[in-house]
Formats: sequence, C-alpha cells, structure tokens
Amino acid sequence: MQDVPSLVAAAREGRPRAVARLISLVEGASPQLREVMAALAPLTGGAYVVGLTGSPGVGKSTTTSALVGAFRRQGRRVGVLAVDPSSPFSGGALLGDRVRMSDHASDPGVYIRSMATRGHLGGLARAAPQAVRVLDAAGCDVVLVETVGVGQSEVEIASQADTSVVLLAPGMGDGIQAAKAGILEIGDVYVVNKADREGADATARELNHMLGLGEARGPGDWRPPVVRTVAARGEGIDEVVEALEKHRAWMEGRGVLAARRRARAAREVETLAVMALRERIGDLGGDRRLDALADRIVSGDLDPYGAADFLVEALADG
Ligand SMILES: Nc1nc2c(ncn2[C@@H]2O[C@H](COP(=O)(O)OP(=O)(O)OP(=O)(O)O)[C@@H](O)[C@H]2O)c(=O)[nH]1
Ligand SMILES: [Mg+2]
Repeated sequence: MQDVPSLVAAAREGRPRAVARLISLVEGASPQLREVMAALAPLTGGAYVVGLTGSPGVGKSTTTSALVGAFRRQGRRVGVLAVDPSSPFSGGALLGDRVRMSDHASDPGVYIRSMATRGHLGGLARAAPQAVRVLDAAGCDVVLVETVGVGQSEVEIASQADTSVVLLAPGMGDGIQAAKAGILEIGDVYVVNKADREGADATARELNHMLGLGEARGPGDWRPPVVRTVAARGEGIDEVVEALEKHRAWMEGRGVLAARRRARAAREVETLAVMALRERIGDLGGDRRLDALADRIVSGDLDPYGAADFLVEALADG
C-alpha cells in the first residue's frame, strides 16, 4: 500500500485511483485518517463547493451532469460527490444508476464519486465534508455535491456547500410543500427543472412569491434567483452557472464566503470533539457512579440535574 505523502502527490497530479484511495481512507475510520487530513489541510480552500438538493427524481443528477459540461467548457476541473442517505451502497456501484455521468466518465478533468450511508447517517455527515476536502486538495476548481431529498440530514449535508442549489419540478414542489420542508431557508439559487412540463411557470411564480415573503431584505442583500431549466436538454444551464457565479461574487464581496467557511469549520470541529468526548466517556450503563446517583434520585435525596452535574464533574476529573 502506498504511503500517504505519495498518495497525496498522485492525487494532486489528478490520478483518479489515488483520489479514490484517499476518499476511501477518509470515508472509513482508517488508522491513517488523521495523517491524511493533516496532509490535505494546507492544500484545501481552492475549490468552490456547490450543493444540489431536491426530492428524488427532480433532476439533480441530470443537472449536475450538465453543469459539469459547462464548467469543463470553461476549462475548470470538476469533482462530483453524490451523497445518498437512503442507499446502503457506496463506492462505484451506484454510478451507472443514480449518477447520470456517463458523458464524463472518460474525462480526466472530472472526478466522480458516490457515497452512501451504510445505515449510519451520522457517519455520512462526518465523511462527506472530508471527501470534499480530498477533491479540493486534488485540485478540483469546482466540487458539486448532489444530495437526495430535503430532510433534515440532507439539509445538513447541503449546508456544507459554499452555495446551495435547491431543485424543484412542476407539480412536486408547490410552495406550501416547499415551505414545509424548510427549503425556503436553505437555497441560494433555486432551479425549477423539467420546465418542458406543464406548471413550471406557476411553480416558479409561486416560489418567487414565497421567497419574497421572507424577512425584509436590505439593499445589497442576496435575493435567491429562480432559474427555469430543462436539464435533459441542457436548457437554462448557462443561466444556472451565471447565478452561481453571481452568488459567489456577492459572497466574496461581502466576506460571506469566509464567514460561511469559518462557521462550517467550527461546526465540524464541534461535531468531532463531541464524538471524541462521547467515545472517551464510553458507555455509562453499569458505571458504579451512575448507579449510586440513580439510587439517590430514587430515594428522593437528589434531583436528576444535580446528579448529572456530579457525574459530569466526575468524568471531567477522569
Ligand atoms: N421531462 C424532463 N425530464 C427530465 C429533465 N431532467 C431530468 N429528467 C428526467 O428525470 C428523471 C430523473 O432524473 P435524475 O437526474 O436522475 O434525477 P435525480 O434528482 O438525480 O434523481 P435521484 O438521484 O434518484 O433522486 C430521468 O429520467 C431524467 O431523464 C427535464 O428537464 N425534463
Ligand atoms: Mg441523482
């Protein structure tokens, strides 16, 4: 097996197998995880990360593929991470099915990877940002992260992007439903795909209306645009690229990009630190100290909050 420094060097040269190997290392809890992350740290920060989210079948993969084409025409290197919280499979197996990327399979300027939960969503939320780091360090100018669904966990994964794109399709995403799913808060750019179908204009209108109902925006604030696309025919894709570029420029001009990245990094550290603490504390069931405190609560000698304080203090003392 290759050592980490040469793997990282090979990934920097754009060797797909090295990139794949690095992602596998960060995806699992490999003993080399820490060494890999440390090696990647100084190489990251160059990629513009775009998240695409939306209900199953709305056209995320088709749109992603079209965007890859558009970015490639600009000569940019592109990474794609397809995250599927509902699927137990990971690695290359899904590419043929869920990711419609066959157009780009032989392009050395494109790296595509899919990732699944293996039944453990927390793990995916942890692993996805690390995989993005690998693609970033490998020299991708743009990383597109496709996440299925608009549930809480997907929203969390989408929030790890610099710019979040929310996709809807006529009939599927009427405004009420959109508001319920909380998507009006997370999108920087909205795409009404399948605009070749009836109802696309109404969906776009309703969405625009609902976005306008949100809290008052000051001059210079970002107003998420609504772009109509027929991704299957590549229509409207240039407009999506334009909206992404505008949003990026707006963020850079106002320090929003740096602030978002800082907030994201802080959340990530917090998650890892809490995980590490939880691991260090271990399983408290059967701990003598816990049992003794429980006895005191049952006998009315102590309340649960006071008991928890005692326990936390005891644990912090080691
Ligand atoms: N009519 C029409 N069909 C489209 C359009 N874009 C995509 N489709 C079709 O919609 C279906 C789903 O497209 P995908 O891109 O796989 O959708 P997805 O959101 O990635 O789906 P999941 O990853 O399974 O959630 C495919 O059959 C596409 O060919 C469009 O603009 N118009
Ligand atoms: Mg898809």
